[in-house]
Amino acid sequence: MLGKLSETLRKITDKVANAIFLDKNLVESIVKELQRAMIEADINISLVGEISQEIRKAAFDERIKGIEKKEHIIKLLHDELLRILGKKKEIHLGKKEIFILVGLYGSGKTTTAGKLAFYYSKRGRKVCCVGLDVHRPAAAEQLKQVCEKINIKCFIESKEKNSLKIWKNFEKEIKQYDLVIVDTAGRDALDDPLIEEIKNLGKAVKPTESFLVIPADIGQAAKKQARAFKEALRISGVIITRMDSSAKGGGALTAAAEAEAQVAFIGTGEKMNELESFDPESFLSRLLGMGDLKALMERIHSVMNEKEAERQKKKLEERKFTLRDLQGQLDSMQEIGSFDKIMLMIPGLGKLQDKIPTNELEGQQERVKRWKHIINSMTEEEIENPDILEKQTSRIQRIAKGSGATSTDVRMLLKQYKMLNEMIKSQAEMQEGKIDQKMIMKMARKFGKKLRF
Ligand SMILES: Nc1nc2c(ncn2[C@@H]2O[C@H](COP(=O)(O)OP(=O)(O)OP(=O)(O)O)[C@@H](O)[C@H]2O)c(=O)[nH]1
Ligand SMILES: [Mg+2]
Repeated sequence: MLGKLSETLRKITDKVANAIFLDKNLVESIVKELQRAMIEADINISLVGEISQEIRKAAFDERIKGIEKKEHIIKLLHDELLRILGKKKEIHLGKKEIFILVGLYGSGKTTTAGKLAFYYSKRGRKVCCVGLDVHRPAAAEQLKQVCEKINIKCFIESKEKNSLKIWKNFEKEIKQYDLVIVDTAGRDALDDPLIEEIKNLGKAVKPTESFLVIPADIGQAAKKQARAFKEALRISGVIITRMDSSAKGGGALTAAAEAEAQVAFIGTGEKMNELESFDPESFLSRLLGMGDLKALMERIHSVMNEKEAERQKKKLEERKFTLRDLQGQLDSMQEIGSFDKIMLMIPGLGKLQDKIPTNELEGQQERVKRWKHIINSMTEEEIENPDILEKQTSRIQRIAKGSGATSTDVRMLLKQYKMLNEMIKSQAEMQEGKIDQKMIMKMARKFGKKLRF
């Protein structure tokens, strides 16, 4: 369900969280990625535009700096998405509730009637269904079959052609149920006869909730339909079905909420248990792949402290990445506990990460430790200026001895450091537009193969 959007949102929040500083290129690439994924999920283009603008504005707002800025951008993305998902629909269940389901042909009313019955019976309610679709000959039978599967009492009268009469006939019997779910007939379009019939049914049934059932495939047309139905009758909530099978789910969801028709449930499959109550906040958390906003904010803080980020930014601007910087990276990495983060934390190297086979990422923790010991055995001068170590076998031996490593280990570290430095220099040039796309690919291949941690 909305898999691509979810994936992109996760990637983007990670990118923001892990970036040492948010430069123009990074922000633009994030905005582009976000736009593409949102449009693919069929979210309204003007909403996409609004969110992009807000993110750009926040990113380039000079008054907000460092970690605060990262938090600000992620919170903004979160809040904007939440805004377009609308408010949570509260359903309070008393002892005498009647839900009526309306909607166009094939929108999923009958299936959803069964799902709702199942949902509430699992939560301890005494539920029954009433079939009032007298237009389609097989409709009553369909509801009956659905109810049989889930062991729910179903009231139908296949021969009767007047829905009001059916309702009257069962009115007494259904009194013993806490929740009565009423299935109605669909139509090709929202036309006068449908509205008339639903109005009359409304008067007779007196539902406590009237749900409009809309399939996700209609995407942004959900807005128009929700509005039209809302004007015609007192729709108290929307149920969006087929969220599982439509790329337009994001469109239907946001459009319905935009029409101020609160989304109450979403259908996520054909099976009876594939119905979820819709809570915008937790839906969004799931899309973003995190517990809540607070958890994410904590993560941003843990990735790197602000001072360190500033220092590295300055270094990068001077195009100098010393062993001290590498040490800083190694420190932050141990806090996060995952080695591959090093690639993400060095600006521009994130995209090379995929190029390194996973098996080579294993056993790195050990190497990280070794490297840290080696750097700790160096003098200030050596750390700031590792070039002086070149060909100085005695210094290398001293460092090796001091750190319990071998000279080969020390040389290996120096070699890797040199390579990282070279990459970072190219990265800085890339940001100035000196290197084109082809060059990047070439570099990725070259370093992807050579880098060994
Ligand atoms: N994948 C998927 N299919 C669904 C979902 N909800 C309903 N369907 C399918 O959609 C089709 C139509 O569902 P119905 O429940 O018959 O729709 P209806 O609104 O009652 O149709 P009419 O009574 O003809 O107006 C059926 O094949 C259902 O199995 C859902 O959430 N996911
Ligand atoms: Mg039906």
